[in-house]
Amino acid sequence: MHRSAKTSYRVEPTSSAIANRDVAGGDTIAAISTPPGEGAIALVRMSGPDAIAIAEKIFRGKEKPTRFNSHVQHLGEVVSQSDEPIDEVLISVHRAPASYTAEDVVEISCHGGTLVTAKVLEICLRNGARAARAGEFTERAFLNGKMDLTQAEAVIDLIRARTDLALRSAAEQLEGKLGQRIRAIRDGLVNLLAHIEAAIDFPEEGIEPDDGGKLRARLDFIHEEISALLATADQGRMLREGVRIVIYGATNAGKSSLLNRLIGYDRVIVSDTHGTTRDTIEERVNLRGIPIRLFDTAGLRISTSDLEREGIARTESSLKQADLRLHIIDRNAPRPVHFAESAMNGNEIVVLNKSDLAEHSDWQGFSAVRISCATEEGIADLQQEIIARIGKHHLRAENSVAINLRHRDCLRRASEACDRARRGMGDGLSSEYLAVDLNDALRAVGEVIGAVGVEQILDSVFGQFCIGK
Ligand SMILES: Nc1nc2c(ncn2[C@@H]2O[C@H](COP(=O)(O)OP(=O)(O)OP(=O)(O)O)[C@@H](O)[C@H]2O)c(=O)[nH]1
Ligand SMILES: [Mg+2]
Repeated sequence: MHRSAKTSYRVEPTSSAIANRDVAGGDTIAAISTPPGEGAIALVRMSGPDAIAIAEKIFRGKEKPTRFNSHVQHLGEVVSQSDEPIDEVLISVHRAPASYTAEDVVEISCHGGTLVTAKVLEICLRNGARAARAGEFTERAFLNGKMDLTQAEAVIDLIRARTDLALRSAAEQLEGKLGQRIRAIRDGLVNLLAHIEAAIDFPEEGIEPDDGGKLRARLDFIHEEISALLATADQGRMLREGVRIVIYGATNAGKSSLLNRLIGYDRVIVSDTHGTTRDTIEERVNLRGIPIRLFDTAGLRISTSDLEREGIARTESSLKQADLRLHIIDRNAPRPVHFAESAMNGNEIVVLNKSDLAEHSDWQGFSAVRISCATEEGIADLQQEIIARIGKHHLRAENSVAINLRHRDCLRRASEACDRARRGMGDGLSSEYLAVDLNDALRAVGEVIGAVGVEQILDSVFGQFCIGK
């Protein structure tokens, strides 16, 4: 349906998102921000308008929390309602807006026992705080304009990062690199819409809108930017979840031996019985900063056992999801039957194992990476080859903007809307129709940074957090 293009492209403020949620100026939340279990210290955090007043009621020390300088720690005791000491603590007040959430925040470092921490939290709750939902501190930071949605998501990525590269990418997103690129795309779209609407709204005022050629060039430029970000989706998945590398091949080729070598300890049973590994086994490893999910699989052979056939079916399904396949072959043995069908393309490395033994004539002159899991010969070369193949996915520190699945969904919709607008321009559609498509694109791009008030996005993003973050 056609809607008026006029004014609808204007940037929607985040306040539409805020309006529906109980945020700043609302209640005060509290949570244990450190992981559950015993530790040297634990952190209980409160955020909201009553945070400092609650601290005043539960803290005994030289000075009162209402008089603390912001961001300075003070030693004292948290006491129960009957004035019994609960724990000796360090407490600090972070006054709005210079805090994580942009609200008044109180942080209490107490001793890290499960019971002690629970009691400190409980006394905060008894004095008027409410238990925070998962991710609610970061959600407040977003709703109060401390960060855009991509930065809030980067907080989760930062917590979950397992390697330097993943950490670096999350840190760059937290700094706002992805947000900047998204804002540049939005600005481009807003500008384009302004030109198109100038033709609709002000012909009599003599505003000369860009001609068709210029408009098309502007739209193509925006579209390229969106495509460039979309191209980082695979990289983003690999950084967040790890690169999926599947080791497969005939039984007894040395797959499990290779997994053990690559992770550095005897994780999987190795034996000279054919068909030892029946299930798909996953281990994580950090290969020069790149997070890897390594899969050992059931060996491929024609089998009469239902159990083994199920294992082989699992091997085949892991192979479908692999970013990189390592086809392991026993070079001492003849070429396996399935080898001819093997897809030796860009995402497969053929590895001839057992180079400490004689090579079967089938393999002579055959180009492959030669290793021995027994002597470790060639393992470093194989690692080098793995890194080189992964490098083709641009998984390098300098390309650290990497979108996640949610961003990909928004950007795909934006890209489709740009395509429609582009076709419309080609077909000479009227400006009003082009404006509808460009507005769709603008809205989809805005969802990436949370500039459009969409309640369900917030729930799905912040629901992934831990309590207290
Ligand atoms: N000489 C020699 N033996 C090896 C080497 N690598 C593995 N083996 C032996 O080959 C046999 C099979 O090794 P595994 O790692 O269990 O082979 P697999 O491919 O996982 O076998 P399945 O799980 O049965 O499919 C074992 O006896 C290993 O000790 C190697 O580099 N040299
Ligand atoms: Mg095995």
